[in-house]
Amino acid sequence: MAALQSVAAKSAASYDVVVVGAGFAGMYMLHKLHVQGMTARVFEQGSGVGGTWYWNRYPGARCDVESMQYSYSFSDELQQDWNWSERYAPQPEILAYANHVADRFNLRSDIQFDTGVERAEFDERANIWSVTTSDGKTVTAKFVVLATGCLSNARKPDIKGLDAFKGKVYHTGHWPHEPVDFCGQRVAVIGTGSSGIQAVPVIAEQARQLTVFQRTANFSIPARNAALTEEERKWFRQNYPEVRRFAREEARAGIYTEMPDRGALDDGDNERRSKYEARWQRGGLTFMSVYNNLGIDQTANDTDADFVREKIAEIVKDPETAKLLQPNNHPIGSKRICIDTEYFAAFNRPNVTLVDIKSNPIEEITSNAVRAGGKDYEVDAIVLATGFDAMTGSVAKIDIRGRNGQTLNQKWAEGPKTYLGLMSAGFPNLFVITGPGSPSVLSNMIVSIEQHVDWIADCVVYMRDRGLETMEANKDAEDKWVAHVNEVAYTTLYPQANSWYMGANVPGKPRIFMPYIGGVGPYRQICNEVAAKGYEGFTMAGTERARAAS
Ligand code: N01
Repeated sequence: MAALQSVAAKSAASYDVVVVGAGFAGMYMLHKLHVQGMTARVFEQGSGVGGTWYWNRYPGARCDVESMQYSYSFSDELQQDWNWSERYAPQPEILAYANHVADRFNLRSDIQFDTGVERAEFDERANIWSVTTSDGKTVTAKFVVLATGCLSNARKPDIKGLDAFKGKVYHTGHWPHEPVDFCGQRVAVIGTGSSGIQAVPVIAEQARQLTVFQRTANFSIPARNAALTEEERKWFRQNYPEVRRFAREEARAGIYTEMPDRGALDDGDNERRSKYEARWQRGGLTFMSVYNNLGIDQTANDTDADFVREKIAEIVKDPETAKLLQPNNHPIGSKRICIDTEYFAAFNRPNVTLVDIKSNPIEEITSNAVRAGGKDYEVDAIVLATGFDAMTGSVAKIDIRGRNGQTLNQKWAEGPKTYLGLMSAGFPNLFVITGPGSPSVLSNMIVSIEQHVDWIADCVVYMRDRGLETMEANKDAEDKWVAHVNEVAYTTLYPQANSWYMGANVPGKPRIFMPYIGGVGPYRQICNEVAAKGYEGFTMAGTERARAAS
């Protein structure tokens, strides 16, 4: 078998690097490889670049990190030139930016669209990867980089009868490219995470009747979105060196903002309330940055959660609906905080109804209705805002085989195991960008993507310069890192929630806190130190030239 593969590998197109995915991670990886003079092939299952922003075209989709910061920093010309129109760019604008980057840096000719990667197998004799794609072809590469995205495997819930529904069914993470018009329709939205919370107010304006099926109430903070003024853009452009440095090195989540110097209980009630009020009025994700202990101290967290619950009660006129919308089963921030535009106010509209499916679960979907608690809610269309098989889902769809034929799915059966979220022992020369075990989804994704791409690119050059053939995470370094990621997570309140961070949204998925919560600054420092020590914790093996040189 191995011999046959070696023969097949010899006749296949061959690259230094195969990159899986042409979202923000895959595009920047390709650009770096171009700069380094490496040959690369990117496979992308969509028909265009943009990843998340290619697929998530649902009404109201926009980023929850401010655009002046949710943007590449690797090219000063790019960040000086691009004109973000709003504080939080809407999906079409972010997709236009991705396309601009692809053209500006001549990326398209090395990207093969409409092509998924189905299998990647490491040939231990030749030290190369054979990569088989959905068009039935196989190419080989010395390195494979998984730029598959953390939230890219849209999860269709297992609800009885869903396939028999006669109306249209949409998933927010797999939205059609042509406009969807809900005017005059009765629409169901199932799911009230970030996607549902963004979509509801927009769909409510179109639909004749909107029924929102809520299993878990979520904390949501007003976005306070607005057009960016020229002065605001100018400020960022002038201050980018410091804004980007701070986001990379000092901010835990990769976002430039004031850092709290005290805990919530260090202030009296009035002072605390006025600080929460000021952040609420300012809006956005940094609401959780008002104090430094909201993520670790339950009593402190309660003060913040109570504030938001009071706000919900003030906004929503019907007290029963307000009560249902008040989250009460997890600390604020332990699930990804949502950022909304008039979400809670949407429930004051006469055409919007909230159905509590925690106490009255959905029993089935019939040909024309969602049945919950014995009642049929007749609808013309269903919007599934039910989320993703996060962090591992898109990797798991690929049949990845490393040393001794072991699959990555076998190795990760009890939860993902990586060293630094970058590599997994037994899978040489296979990198993951923003993989489990790295800050990834707990940060401004672009900051984390750029850090990983730069680290991987430096590492590949280091190997090329020394004639090294393979690089692999050591099992003991990996075990220690997995234990560290877990240990840090359990110093916080995060594991208390049934969140997708924990894999809790996918039945049967192991409950492991997947991202690294130590903060992007400390994490970057760890990665840099590992590299400075000759890639400590990794084994690099070389050819005769490398051995002779050493
Ligand atoms: O998905 P989610 P999402 N029956 O998993 C419910 C990023 N994002 O797409 O909580 C009924 O958060 C589920 O209920 P429960 C962001 O990082 C960013 O909204 O499991 N309900 C939950 O209410 C975000 O966190 C942006 O009880 C079911 C909802 O569906 C991440 O993507 C915008 C169900 C899923 O919420 C994911 O967000 C959008 C079932 N069988 C997304 N299964 C921005 O940048 C699931 N649910 C703004």
